[in-house]
Amino acid sequence: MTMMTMTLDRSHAMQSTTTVATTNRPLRDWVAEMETLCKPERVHWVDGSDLEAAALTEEAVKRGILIGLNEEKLPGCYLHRSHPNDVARVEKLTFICTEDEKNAGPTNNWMPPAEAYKRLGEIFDGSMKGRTMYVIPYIMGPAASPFSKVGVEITDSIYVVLNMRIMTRAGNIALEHLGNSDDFVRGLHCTADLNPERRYICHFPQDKTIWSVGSGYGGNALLGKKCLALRLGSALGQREGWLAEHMLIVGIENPRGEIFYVAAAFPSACGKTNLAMLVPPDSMPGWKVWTVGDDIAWMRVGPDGRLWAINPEAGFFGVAPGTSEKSNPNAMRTISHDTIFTNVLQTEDNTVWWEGMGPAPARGTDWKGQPWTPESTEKGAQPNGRFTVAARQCPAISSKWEAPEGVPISAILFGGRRARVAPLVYETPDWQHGVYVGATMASETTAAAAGAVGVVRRDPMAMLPFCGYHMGDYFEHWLEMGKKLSNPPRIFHVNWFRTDEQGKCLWPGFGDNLRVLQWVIDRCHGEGKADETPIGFVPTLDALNTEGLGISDTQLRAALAVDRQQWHDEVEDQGTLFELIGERMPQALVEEREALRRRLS
Ligand code: GTP
Ligand code: SPV
Ligand code: MN
Repeated sequence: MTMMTMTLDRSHAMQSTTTVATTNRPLRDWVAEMETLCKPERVHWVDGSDLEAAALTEEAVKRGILIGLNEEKLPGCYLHRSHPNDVARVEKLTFICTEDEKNAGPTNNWMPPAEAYKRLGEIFDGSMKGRTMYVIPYIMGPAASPFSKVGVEITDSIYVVLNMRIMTRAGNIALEHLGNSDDFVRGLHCTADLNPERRYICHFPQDKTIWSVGSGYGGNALLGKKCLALRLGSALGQREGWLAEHMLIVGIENPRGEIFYVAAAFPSACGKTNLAMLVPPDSMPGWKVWTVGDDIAWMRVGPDGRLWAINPEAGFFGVAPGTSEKSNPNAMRTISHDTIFTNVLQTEDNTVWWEGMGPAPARGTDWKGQPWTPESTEKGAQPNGRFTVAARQCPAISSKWEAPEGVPISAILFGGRRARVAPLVYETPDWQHGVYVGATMASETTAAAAGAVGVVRRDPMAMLPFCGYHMGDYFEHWLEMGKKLSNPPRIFHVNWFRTDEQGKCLWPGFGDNLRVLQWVIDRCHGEGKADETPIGFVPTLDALNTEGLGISDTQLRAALAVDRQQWHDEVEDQGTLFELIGERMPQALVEEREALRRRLS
């Protein structure tokens, strides 16, 4: 080899190992800048092809990042074990980096942008030495939708590349969509040393930039999801007059063949995927449920004065534990092939298992890679173990799930995990009261975020960890949106998790939640019987379809009960949130709270 060709080869390797399919200057300049910072050995522009996925998967298997599963029982499926200290979102290390601290608001961690760029820049400096830097262009939203947004994520993790390919429309399709525009979200991600002390997820709304370092897990690392679609999305939505929400979208078809779309905000691991994929109970023949999205909704006012929603994602990153043939058969079908499983148990015949799936295998390898038997004190699967799978694999996927204009929303549900206080369902009288109910909702914490589990906290609209600006301004934005809707969705609150004295759920949940949705839809049409209570309209005992349900009137009454004393305490407890939001708490919500307090006394 001559000196000349050697030099050429070297410079080629320094620049790129794949062809760059874009002439977009701002994009190429930014990638070059990040390359100078991270100093990778090579750069790989992700094209999104199947050939590329096969090659990356093969490399991941070779390097032990993925384990190939039983090709007969789980074709195209792989298992990933993350570092045991890196299994959930880390809210305390997630920052909104606005110039003015006030604009991040009291519910977000804040860092000045200059400090964040400096602190993370030091960690990113040389962080990809000897490694490949992947450049993933992606679209959030259907390619044909005017509401879609382009992001580009730079990462050193093959696991992230393979997940982003499922969760977004990734590769050349996004470069085509972007053209020569500089309107794209710049995401930089590096797993670095996974040191929890040097783990940061920083958002720079004014620069449309996200920097994430030190975690390879889900919402920390798949930057299109919580970082772009919710935190930056919500801030953008406030400026542009739309809503980015932590909501599932589902179509409910009645036996007459009419379809009504419902959006629902529940906190992490509180039932969105399950409701989005609900299978009707046998005693409700003719009813069908169509999945549009399971985690995020982008919503706008349509020309008809209704609220229209798109699902910006292309896949599901769902909670594995608790998913079974009984609880969510559609999810089980969806994940029967071409799925990445993270932090679940590997069985002896090289399939997967988790708590709540069904009978435990006699032995297996737990999520940490240790031998496991049903006698083990450790869990087989991490409680926040997940599956990543393309939405199109869902047997109940809606024919409208990629509709460019989205679907019109008839009802919005807010809900959470409340062992007490909140009844199974109630309807709010109008948009403003509905916003108050969403703003003050509370739920028990789950394994989806690092920290204590089962602690009741206020989680306004299930957006506490995801609102990218001041929460008070966010409430105001919701009120403003209502004024623009001539035909707004009705707003309800639901709670599948109320328990009896023994801690057992009063309501069977899952497929039977369709009974509640039936009442919700009835109410949207001026039907469905209800009692007026101080908190809103609660179904009468005979208003819910209980055919074939087999729960006693006493139990149903307990599930629907509104206890004045508990609600009095609840309204008092909301004071902490109102004080925290302070002067930016909209007066309309202060008045809603006062009015409820009066109705309760
Ligand atoms: P994220 O992906 O974290 O946003 O979660 P999610 O809101 O999509 O929650 P998911 O549907 O994955 O449910 C989380 C857990 O709640 C699972 O273990 C489910 O089995 C359980 N769950 C879901 N729906 C119900 C229900 O109606 N009743 C009861 N008791 N449990 C439920
Ligand atoms: C959640 O925690 O709400 C999730 C999973 O949907 S993650 O992608 O990790 O945010
Ligand atoms: Mn979620």
